[in-house]
Amino acid sequence: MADPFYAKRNPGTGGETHQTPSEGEETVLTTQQGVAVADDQNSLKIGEQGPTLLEDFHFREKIFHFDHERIPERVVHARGYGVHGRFTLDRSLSDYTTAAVLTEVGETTPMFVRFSTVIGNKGSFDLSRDVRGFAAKFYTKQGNWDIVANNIPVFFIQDAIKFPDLIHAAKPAPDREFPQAQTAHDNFWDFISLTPESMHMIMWVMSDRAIPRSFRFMEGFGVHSFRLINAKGEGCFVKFHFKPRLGLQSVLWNEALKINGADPDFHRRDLWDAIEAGMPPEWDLGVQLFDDDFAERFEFDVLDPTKIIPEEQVPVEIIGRFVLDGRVDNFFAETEQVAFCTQNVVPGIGFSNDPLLQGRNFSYLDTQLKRLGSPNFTHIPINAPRCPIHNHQQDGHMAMRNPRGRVNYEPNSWGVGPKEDPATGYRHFAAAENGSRQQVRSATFADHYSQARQFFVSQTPIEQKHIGDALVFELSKCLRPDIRERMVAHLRNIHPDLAQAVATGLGLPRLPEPHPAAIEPRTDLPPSDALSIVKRGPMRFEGRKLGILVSHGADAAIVNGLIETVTAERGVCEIVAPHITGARLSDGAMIEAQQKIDGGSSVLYDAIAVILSPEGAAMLAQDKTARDFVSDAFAHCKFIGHSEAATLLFEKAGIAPEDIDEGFVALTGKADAKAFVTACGRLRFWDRELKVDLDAA
Ligand code: HDE
Repeated sequence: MADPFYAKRNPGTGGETHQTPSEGEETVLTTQQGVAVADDQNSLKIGEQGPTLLEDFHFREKIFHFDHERIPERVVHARGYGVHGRFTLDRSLSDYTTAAVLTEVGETTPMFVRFSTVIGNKGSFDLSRDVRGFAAKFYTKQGNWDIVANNIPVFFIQDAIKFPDLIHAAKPAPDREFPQAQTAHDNFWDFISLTPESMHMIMWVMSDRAIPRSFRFMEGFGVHSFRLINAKGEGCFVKFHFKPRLGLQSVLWNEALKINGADPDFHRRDLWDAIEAGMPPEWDLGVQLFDDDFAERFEFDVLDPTKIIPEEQVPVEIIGRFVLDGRVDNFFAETEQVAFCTQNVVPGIGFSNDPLLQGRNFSYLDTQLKRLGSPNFTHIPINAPRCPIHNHQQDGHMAMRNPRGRVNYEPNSWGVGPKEDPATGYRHFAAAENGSRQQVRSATFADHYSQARQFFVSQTPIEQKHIGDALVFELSKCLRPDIRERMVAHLRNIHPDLAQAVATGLGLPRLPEPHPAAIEPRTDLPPSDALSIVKRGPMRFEGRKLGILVSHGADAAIVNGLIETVTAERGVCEIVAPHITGARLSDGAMIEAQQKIDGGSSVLYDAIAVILSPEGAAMLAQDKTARDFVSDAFAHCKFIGHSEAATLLFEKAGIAPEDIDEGFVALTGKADAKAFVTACGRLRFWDRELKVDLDAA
């Protein structure tokens, strides 16, 4: 359901589904001109087999409109998914800013958020290894404020002038137009290995952060330092953070590959389903606030977007929360047409001199003109502010809002029309600037490896292994050995263990010399637990999904016990069965299936239970997809609950009795469900990974 305010506010402009009749209501099909249509099945012809006539205006209009349905997809972040929500402020920042959205406690501000992948096109898949966009628009009463965020707090480059090169290198090569939606190719790693400033970002992108389990389990980061400006005109710096209430979670790479096949829409379906089920995701909005003194003292430049400020040094203060609970009414009208701009700020919020942010401030307005085709894209309901708008801008393509009356200029002698207001209007922060004009990179941006190392040492051993595995996977897809070697030379500046693991994985005959570094990499930055996903696991199954494989005759008490327990934990169960009609359980009742086994791969679930009768187990042991169901779950370190008979299927799937570890929980009755679901709260039985993955050797 879309935000009702949105529909009310924009009647007749496409914001509401006014052309779609409500259920049961009979409406007559019309042309765009409102003329009733008599025949929508056949075009106008001369005789039964004659040519079609140009005179058929309905046919012509219908085809013409269809031919023009597409608009250019976003040059980056093309594949996205948008939802409506609400932000509520819990703590006032009135000492730091005049922005009402950040000072009026209890005030609720409507929002629209668009999640996205970066590299793939609109029709690519959800689980590519990629950064995720997390763009948020706040419809504040002082105007629209956008935080165009990512799920990673740093970026590849330090200056916007390199953005086209980065994106060209990452996207499919221009001659062959592949590979799609992935960075595992020569061009990307060529550019990266020649761009040392990207090394910190590379650690994040090769980590599990780049293969999130769900949009619901991702953090968001504004990346740059922004400014807050208070009533006295004083400024402080701020970095914005979104923290998911359900905790962080990612999938394994092997799992991601399979999810892309089993359900390319995995993330968007997950968000849709959660909202539909009345379990909308929530995030805390946090800020890191710091002043110019801190900026002076801090060991890196706070204007450098390849650096974080560790939370241990400047804690993230939670000031409010947002819930995303409104599905869009129409994907195109809202998700596709929404236009985010980093320059959309409100009084009390401003910019820093981060050169990446400065470049973005130019790019976003420009790209919207290209994509939406008119400077009037703010008239599209999803982009229109929810506060009064008065100005003298007029005309242009698709103008929906023009000045009324004869006055369209200011100053004027007619005594009408909007005027500037020095008291409440937006004031830029009066930063003192000096210096000569020059094309330079600040010397304070020169350390490219120290925080990359800090990220690496902050991870658990399993997460470190995943970073190494990801690098080996990606670089193994590069045909040029010099690119592989150059990357390992960079890794030598980050961590010896990582460099060695990747060199071994790539079969390099010898470790290359460390890449020359502009500044000697530091090894003394302390680990930060906030950077690890596993260390901050939610330890509960809320918001997660259990797949229960059942056969005819499966123990009803166990199945029902699982469903009850998971539902009480605010998790979700899906029944997977040999037939979509479901299975008849031991108590004679039919249980409906949500998935037929062929379409219900275990990669779609956070944990599985296999509840089979002896006959069911004997039958499914013959079935390849059923064997994959359990062997994948085993390989992906999932918790597996099971009835006694299910062990036959395990054996046939290649899981020997000695492989049965603590990640398996035998379920004999309803009472065992609680212990199993509690164990599932750990999300993965990581101890298993070292036994099931050869890369660990
Ligand atoms: Fe973007 N980016 N970006 N970006 N970006 C776009 O704007 C750009 C950067 C981000 O769901 C484009 O409307 C430049 C960092 C998100 O609609 C474009 C630079 C961060 C989205 C653009 C960056 C982002 C975009 C393409 C380097 C994280 C999707 C379509 C100077 C803080 C928004 C569009 C949505 C989209 C330019 C770097 C986040 C071309 C020039 C850093 C989430 O304007």
